[in-house]
Formats: sequence, structure tokens, C-alpha cells
Amino acid sequence: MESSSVLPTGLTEISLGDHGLRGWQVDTRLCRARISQQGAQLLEFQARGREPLLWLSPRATFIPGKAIRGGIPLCFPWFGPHPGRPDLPAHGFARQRDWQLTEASATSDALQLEFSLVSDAGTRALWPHDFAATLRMRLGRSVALQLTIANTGSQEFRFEFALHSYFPLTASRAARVEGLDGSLCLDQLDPTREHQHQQGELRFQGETDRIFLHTSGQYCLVDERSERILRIDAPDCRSVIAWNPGPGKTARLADMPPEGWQIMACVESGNVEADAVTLAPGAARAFGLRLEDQAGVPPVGTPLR
Ligand code: TA6
Repeated sequence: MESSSVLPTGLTEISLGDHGLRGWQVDTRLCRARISQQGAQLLEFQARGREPLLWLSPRATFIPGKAIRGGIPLCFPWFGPHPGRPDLPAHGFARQRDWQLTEASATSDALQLEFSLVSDAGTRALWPHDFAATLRMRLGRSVALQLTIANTGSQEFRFEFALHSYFPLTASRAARVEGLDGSLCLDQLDPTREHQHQQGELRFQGETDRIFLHTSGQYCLVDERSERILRIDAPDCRSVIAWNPGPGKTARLADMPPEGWQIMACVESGNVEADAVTLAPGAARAFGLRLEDQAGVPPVGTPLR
């Protein structure tokens, strides 16, 4: 979409920070949101009459090429540190690159946006494959994202991705993730990296950094103080990553406020480690994520719908 194209009502171009980053402000009768062109990153979202759905660090920096702390960063084409190149950026390069807004339209119940990132010499220098990535956003009373990765080259490739969602909490120590029971769990803080299985609900009792594999794709984050339930539906994403930096790691992150660990947690949806995706030349795969805020807490033990 040419920058001179007319944007639909409720969508305006904005600048982010003082270093030239650009983005968009969404302001409709249903929701408000902010998106950065860097990483096609949904930074903030708030449905009318509801609390903010995502957490953006008050110390987030808007510097070209530097990851923005909060919202939903996209980790692609690898998750975590690069397996063989410690000099390369953690979580891949997609969140550090400018994406192009290729479609924008408004319907009665949502603003629909599409962003695109296509391989070039710069990406090939970091990851020797040709791809076309598309991120669609549907912003209304809830958030629906769809990431599509197409292999536009002549060689098969294998990739990881994660929609690294940051969520606000009243108190991270009084929150739980339901729906991971029995999933294979890799505790990133356990040097033995022995596989375990999650027993029951997940709680953030200290620094937490766990990868869950072969998950059901349906789970929820319960804020026990506010009685807020956030439903997370990601049927095409077999992995979940749960992260809370705790006080120690938070103190080492310049773009996190000291108390940040107490009021946020990441519950990320993707396909990483053994769930990584292999794409043949010419093939494409789509991965959906839907976030819905549900007030009120069913009695303990009520099965998820
Ligand atoms: O979410 C899991 C994780 O890999 C953690 O280990 C932590 O590094 C977090 O991502 C944040 O990574 P970032 O590169 O955004 O600081």
C-alpha cells in the first residue's frame, strides 16, 4: 500500500519515539491500538470499556533495529539465541525490520490490516532462504492475528516463530495459566534441559522461562486479583512459551522498570524446538492467534470451553 494511499477511518500514521520509527494509531468505536512499522508489532490494544489487553514497558525504546519491549513482538525465523551464531539477534530479525502495510480496510466489527516482509540480501545474509511473510491483524472487540510464511525459494527450509505476547497482570504471583496440563515442558532455567511434563496450572513463582511443546493450542491466563480471564486460542501453534523475568533479570533489562516483573507475564504462541516447521519450495503455512478478554471467573475447576 503506497504511503500516499488513503487509510480507512480510524487508522492514522504516527511517529514513534525520537529516532524516526513510524507506525499507526488505531482509534475506532470498538478499540484503540498502536502498531509499529518495525516488526509489524502490535504495541498496545484496548477494547472500548475494557482494560488494556497488552503490556508495553514504560521504558520501551523506539530505536531502529532494536526490539521494542512489549505488545506482541514476532520472533522469526528462529526463537531465542541463534543455534550457531551468537552474534546474530536473539529471536531472529523479523521484529527488527520494517514491514510494509499492504492492506487496510474497515468493516462494522473490525479494522483489518495486512503487513508484509519479503526476504532480501540483508535477510539472506542472516538466514540463507527466500520467504514471504504476511501478518494479518483483525482489531475489533478482540485481537486476531494470522501469520503466513511462504517458501519462495528453491530449497526446503525449517523455521521457528513465536508471537511473543506481553500481558498486563495485577500481580504476577497471583496469576495462573490453565490448559497446559500434561504438556511436555523444557525449563530454560534448568541447565540439564531435561524434559518434564507440566502438572496442572502454571504459576509464576519466580523467574519463569518455560517452553511447552505439543500443546492443545487453547489455554487462558487468569489474573486472580482482578478476576480477569484472557482466552488464548492458537490451534496452529503447537508451542507455548511462558516467561516472567523475576526481579533479578528485570534489573538487568534497561527497558524494563524495576517493578515490571510484578505486573506482566509473557504467554507466547508459536512453533519452536521440536515443533519447528519445515516448508517445501512453493509451500506456505498459516498460523492463527486469537486473544479474547473474558470478564468474570468461572468457579475453580470449571473445564475450559
Ligand atoms: O520469552 C522467552 C525469552 O526467550 C526469554 O528467555 C527472554 O530472553 C525473553 O524471551 C525476552 O527476549 P528479548 O530478546 O525480547 O529480551
